Amino acid sequence: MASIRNLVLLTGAGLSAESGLATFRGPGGLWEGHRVEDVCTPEALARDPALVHRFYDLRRAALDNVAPNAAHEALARLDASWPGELLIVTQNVDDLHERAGARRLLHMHGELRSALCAACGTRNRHEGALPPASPCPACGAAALRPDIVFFGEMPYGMDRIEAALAEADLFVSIGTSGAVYPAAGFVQMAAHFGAATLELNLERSAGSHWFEESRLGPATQLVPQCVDGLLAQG
Ligand code: BV8
Repeated sequence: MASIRNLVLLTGAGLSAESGLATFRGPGGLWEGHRVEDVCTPEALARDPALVHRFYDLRRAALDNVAPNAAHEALARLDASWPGELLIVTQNVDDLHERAGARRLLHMHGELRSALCAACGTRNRHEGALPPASPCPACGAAALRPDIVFFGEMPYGMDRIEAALAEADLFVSIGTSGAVYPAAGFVQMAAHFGAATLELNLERSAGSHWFEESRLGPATQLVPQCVDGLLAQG
């Protein structure tokens, strides 16, 4: 890890698992009996808005009962003291990275504590339940929806992510199954631009073979160790 200046870290549901938030594809990875692919689509929102809004209302409410874990805190510590470029790209829609203190953070799949206006495109901070057809504080249209990137929709921040990957010296993927694109393809992009690649995950993922190194174990053990190693190299 000699000449590492620019870092990109990708996180997934496995990072929040030890905080008590269920993952998507592991045991018990069903939300209210739904597969995420079935409720996380524009078609599902059009077909049954009450179901989709409730699905995200329940997950937003669950945030009040969980806290960042040692992995979130280690990443925030890294963010605060890393002298080079650093970007945490999270697929997670929880707010645990922020609550741990992370700043250089991008939610590529949206955020539970935000509501998107389908009429004017404004993203509004939102707490509590979000009934269908709620009025947008910016334009007044009864068009607020969960600010979640559904399957088939363009993730947020792709230009910024690709620019960071092109400059990265090290790409670290943490707690993700490598099942969803374009996030699952970031490791190949980073390697193409010459970055070292490291995976920290509980088990081998669909993308493990793309990584130079995979360390297997719980994030609350692997992430603080990794952060200590990076900060020690200065
Ligand atoms: C797009 C919303 C294009 C928020 C989500 C065929 C091939 C390739 C791609 C496609 C294809 N067909 C369709 C596509 C595209 C599609 C896709 O990838 N589909 C998959 C299913 C094949 N992707 C899209 O549609 C994306 N958009 O492509 O747009 C486009 C182009 C032009 C114009 C317009 C559009 C949009 C994808 C975003 C969908 N939204 N979520 C929410 O509800 O939460 S995806 C959902 O999956 C979450 O965001 C989640 O973060 C993400 C990935 O899941 P993981 O985070 O990895 O969670 P998972 O449970 O799977 O795994 C957890 C891992 O943690 C496991 O490996 C486990 O071992 C590990 N773990 C568990 N405990 C621990 C641990 N690790 C460490 N410690 C622990 N304690």
